[in-house]
Amino acid sequence: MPDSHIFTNLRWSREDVAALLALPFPELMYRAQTVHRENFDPARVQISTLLSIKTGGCPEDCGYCPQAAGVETGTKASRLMAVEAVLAEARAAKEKGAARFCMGAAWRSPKDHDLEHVCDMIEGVKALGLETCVTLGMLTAPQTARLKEAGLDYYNHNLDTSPEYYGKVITTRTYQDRLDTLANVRDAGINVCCGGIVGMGEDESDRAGLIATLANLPQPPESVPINALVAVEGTPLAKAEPIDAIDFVRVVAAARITMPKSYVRLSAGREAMSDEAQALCFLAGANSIFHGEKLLTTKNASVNHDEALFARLGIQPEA
Ligand code: SAM
Ligand code: DTB
Ligand code: SF4
Repeated sequence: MPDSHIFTNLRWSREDVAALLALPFPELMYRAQTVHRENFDPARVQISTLLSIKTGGCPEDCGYCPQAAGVETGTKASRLMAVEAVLAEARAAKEKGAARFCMGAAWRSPKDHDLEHVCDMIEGVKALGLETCVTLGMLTAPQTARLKEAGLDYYNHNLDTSPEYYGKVITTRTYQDRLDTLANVRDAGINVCCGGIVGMGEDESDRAGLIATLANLPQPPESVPINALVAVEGTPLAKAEPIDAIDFVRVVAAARITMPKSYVRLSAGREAMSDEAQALCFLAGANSIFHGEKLLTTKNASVNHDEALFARLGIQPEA
């Protein structure tokens, strides 16, 4: 890959990952399941719940995102939520079986006084016995140290796509900016949650480039969200061709094989996915989902539907 010089120790070349994605499907699934069973109980899936703690009005121009200030999507912008309101949502999520509570803010990067409120939220959510995750945009080293001090377990910051396709989707910050934030998070001793989005018009080679970049980070992310684009009317990617379900499963399998010890999250896009496609994702090694009626601003698969799906598949939430 073009920027391979930044990695001292390439674990997976882009060609290796492209070859995985191109395997006959039964072979790919066999390899993914073998790796999955060596590292995880295949009948357990981790449950996370999302909450948008600050919605819309974001100065960035991510082409997929309904929260960018430059697009008219009908998403209502709001200020940072009050700590008590966030804790009420976290309590409800815990009652519905969530193990981790993820809070997202539509910021380019947090202001230090806002970060203090987020730290109060983290402390409160942790006190409820939930794991904490936040996604707040770019972070400096002192900001990651502050989050660590507040007890943050995971920071979500996605690479979104391959280094080559990235500039077609986002122009207001660079791939390197994202890698720098990820390095700050890692250095602070916070677990890294980092993945991407497929179905944005990228090709197979871009998918391979995303997975290879993730797998070659100095330490692979502990959690790897694979999102299928939720195409929102009004965003530049509203008319993107949806990814074929089998191709989506292939990306999940490649993530599983290349990052054997990471949780691979079947993230956005489940609402539009059949039960059968989701079942294949679990077989391919996905072992985490977002549970709850809403993602950040868009609809998620319903709670009742998920309960029925887990029952059909004999899958249990991870304790
Ligand atoms: N503003 C912060 C940032 O971008 O780092 C945090 C929130 S942002 C909404 C978190 C992630 O959600 C993005 O990196 C992107 O991967 C994902 N995302 C946003 N809109 C999406 C969509 N329409 N479909 C799928 N994933 C999406
Ligand atoms: C991630 O990879 N997916 C989540 C979470 N990290 C923050 C966000 C999905 C957002 C989908 C579009 C929306 O609801 O606004
Ligand atoms: Fe802003 Fe994050 Fe949406 Fe990009 S993905 S526009 S940074 S909220």
